[in-house]
Amino acid sequence: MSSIRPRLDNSFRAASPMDTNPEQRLLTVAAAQLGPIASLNSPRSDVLARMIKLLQQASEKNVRLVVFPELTFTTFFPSYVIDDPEQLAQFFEPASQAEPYAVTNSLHSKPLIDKAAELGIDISFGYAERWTEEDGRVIDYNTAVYYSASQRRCVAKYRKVHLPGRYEPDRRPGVTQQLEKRYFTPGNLGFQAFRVPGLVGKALKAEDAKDLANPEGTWGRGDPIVGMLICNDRRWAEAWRCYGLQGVELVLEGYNTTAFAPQYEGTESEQESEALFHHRLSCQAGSYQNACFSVHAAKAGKEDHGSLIAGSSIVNPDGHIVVESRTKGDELVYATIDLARCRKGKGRVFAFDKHRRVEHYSRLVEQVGVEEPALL
Ligand code: CDT
Repeated sequence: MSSIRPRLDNSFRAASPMDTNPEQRLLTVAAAQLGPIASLNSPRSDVLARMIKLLQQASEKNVRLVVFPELTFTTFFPSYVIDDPEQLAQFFEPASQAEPYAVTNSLHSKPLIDKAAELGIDISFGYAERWTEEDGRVIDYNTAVYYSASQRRCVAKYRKVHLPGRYEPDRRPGVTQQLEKRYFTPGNLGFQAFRVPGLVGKALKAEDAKDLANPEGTWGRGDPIVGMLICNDRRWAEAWRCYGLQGVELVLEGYNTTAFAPQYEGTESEQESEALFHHRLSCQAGSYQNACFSVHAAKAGKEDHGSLIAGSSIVNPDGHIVVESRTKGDELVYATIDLARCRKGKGRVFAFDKHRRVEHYSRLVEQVGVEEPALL
């Protein structure tokens, strides 16, 4: 693991020309780590100002895409037992079919969107989404969107699929709560990869490729293929593979991961280092096994409910950490990556079309829990 902050991802050996598209597809990306947002009452305007400052720093480093954490704008409220519906509502941004990306016009986030547009930087950020269905039903999701500065609009939305924790609070005194199952419904959008225009030069477009006999000739030459995950999702190989099967080149993920929960075994420092280890393991394995880069943005440090790990990072398709945060505060973690470096893994070890054996994978989608072999 590297703790230095190189400007260029040069942590790989030069690949053989047989393996890669020789055309570089360079892109400078960043994780905008946020330090603690202390309490349920922390003013939104303070958080927005901190985010905008990070965006400004990103602009000075020629960053083209900035990833912000899960539930970026507030403290990690699923760690609190909030019984008052009005108080809970304050953490959510409304949306509906008529305005699926209403968050971009919310007073809570519009200044960030405006700044991203002004600076020409794409952003992805997490927030709590209160969705009203056409029939009036209201469903709450833990959501992330991708805002394209060149398009002046959101081009993708992802809703967290794997919700950790529990519905009923643990009423023992002093425990750290994780109540995402209480406050959110599992996402219903699946793992849909999308292409992002305007990030790399000379991207092949559908129009240019319409006469190509072999569609594989376009692989690795179009606009970047991006997927989003939110926190706990990064621990699930199935989530990464859904993106891998769409040729993903860049996975974006924001997180709030508990560093210490007194109800579990281990000292504070033992728990924190184990949590960081599992975070890195998941991100590095996911990137390697799907031959993609990934960007991971933490909300870090001590909030009133407890502490969160840092470890914001950028990981390359060989599974190496290119750059990682050095603090638990607001910090921009950035690197210039070459998306052409995804071609090696996609064309060799993880050439899915050549090596996957789907006739043996049915258990993965037919079974949820464990079914052990019968006792001897
Ligand atoms: N926010 C979130 O999803 N947190 C979970 C905590 C689970 S404890 C291992 C996470 O996976 O980081």
